[in-house]
Amino acid sequence: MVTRRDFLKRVGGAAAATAVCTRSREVWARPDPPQRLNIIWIYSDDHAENAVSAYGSRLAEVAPTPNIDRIAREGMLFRNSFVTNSICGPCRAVVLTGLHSHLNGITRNGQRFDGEQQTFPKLLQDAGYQTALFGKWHLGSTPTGFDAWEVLPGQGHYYNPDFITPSGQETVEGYVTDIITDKALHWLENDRDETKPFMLMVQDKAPHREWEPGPDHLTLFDDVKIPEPDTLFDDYAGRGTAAREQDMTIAETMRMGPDLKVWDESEVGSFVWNRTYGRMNEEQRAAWDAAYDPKNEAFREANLEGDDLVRWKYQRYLKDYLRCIRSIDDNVGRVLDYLEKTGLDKNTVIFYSSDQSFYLGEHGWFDKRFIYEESLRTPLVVRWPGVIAPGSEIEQLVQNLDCAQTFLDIAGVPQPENMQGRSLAPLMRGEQPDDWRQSIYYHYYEGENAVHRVYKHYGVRTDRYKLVYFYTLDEWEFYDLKKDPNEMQSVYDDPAYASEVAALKTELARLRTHYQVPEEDP
Ligand code: SGN
Ligand code: CA
Repeated sequence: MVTRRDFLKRVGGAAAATAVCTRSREVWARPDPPQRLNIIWIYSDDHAENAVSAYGSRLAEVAPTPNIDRIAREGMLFRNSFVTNSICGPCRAVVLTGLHSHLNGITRNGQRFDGEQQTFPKLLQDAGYQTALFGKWHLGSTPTGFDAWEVLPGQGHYYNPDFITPSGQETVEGYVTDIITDKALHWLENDRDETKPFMLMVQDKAPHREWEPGPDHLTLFDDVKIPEPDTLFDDYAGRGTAAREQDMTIAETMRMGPDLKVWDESEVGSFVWNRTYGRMNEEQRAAWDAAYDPKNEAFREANLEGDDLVRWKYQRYLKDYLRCIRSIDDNVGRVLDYLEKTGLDKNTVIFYSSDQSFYLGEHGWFDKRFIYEESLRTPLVVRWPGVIAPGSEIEQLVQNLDCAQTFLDIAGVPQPENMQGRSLAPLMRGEQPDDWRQSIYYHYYEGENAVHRVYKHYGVRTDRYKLVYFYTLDEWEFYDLKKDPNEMQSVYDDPAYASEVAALKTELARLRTHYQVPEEDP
């Protein structure tokens, strides 16, 4: 006899549970053939929450993302979605393992992921799923736990990208965002085993630095003025050494050639030129030059200096960045259309997220790494037909640490005890767990000797407060996000906050014990 519990387990988790509850006894005795849910994870690189229009920001009107927004509109948007360590490799390792950096072995970029360890794709495979991954990987080792995979070497290329595949390396003509989606759709259409459910990861390179737009969007936003953030000319007076000494400003750090596309002749043939503009074929280069040459000419003639130059750089940076995102959004649309056309949309849970968020001129910066809001956050939207009420928003604090358990839960696969996150599926079903986490732990390990010179730090954030410890500097910062959402003034030494600071210190210590963070950095 099939018990109700066995049955639920067999048909795969929550969606089925909801459906079954409403069925009559008669149907109950003769269930449809088990339909397990498919999962699609679209994961871009450095896509700021402020550049997803569903989140609403100064950019929402000038640079909408209609297809990503469609996932939110037909599904759910997580208002308070955060990372554990705001940098690429570490975020990816957290998603795969459900473990903080110090336990999954990837505290910084450039380390080699131990593919022998437990990951959610492997657990899904063991449970009968087909798994596939296309696009950015950036974890050093060869992917494990995937039935099919084709990944970019390291950061990859925007134009005519190389791919590492199980049968060797190949170069594919075209634009990376389109090609990654082509590969994913090709796998869905031709190569997957239709008798099994699937989990597909579509991992874009874009909109990562050097923000090279695709051939179809080179002149997008040419006639638009991108709104500036209030903090573009931040002088860091209200914060500590780390904010003052970083190397990630639009004013100083951003490079005219590779980043802003105003190359100097001496750079032609350089390493960075070769991996960017230098990779284009004749046709691509002609389109690029036709778009950029007149704009660059006007810029040279204007002879800008000081704040005017920063403003120009900001416009060029943001336009290129948002052009890259337009291609991502187009390609999200292609995936959604494919699901609809094939009917797969009905039993596929689709996520859109980014490895981390990004500074779009806030505090004068680009890049990420800091625990401050713009890089601590990451966009997260999901559509789960029949389960998530369309247009839902979730305020609870969630983290990329929760992904692995969420995927397992959706698939009806048991969640290993040692994973450190929590399944988001109950939130998606509309439940209000009263024991949801009240704080998150963050830890950035690269330090001042790495690119962009951001000092090591760890900290805790609640719905209102943030406490940060820059431990190699022995400096603390504390922010009241309600009163100071842009984090312009640390109130660590303000006696009015003494009890809140003390409470967060206790909470930080509790989290470090709870997550088993070692005293010394691994
Ligand atoms: C490269 C970028 C940096 C970026 C890191 C990490 N420089 O080094 O700006 O912070 O990647 O990015 S670039 O000249 O190569 O563009 S991450 O997303 O992989 O963590
Ligand atoms: Ca990234």
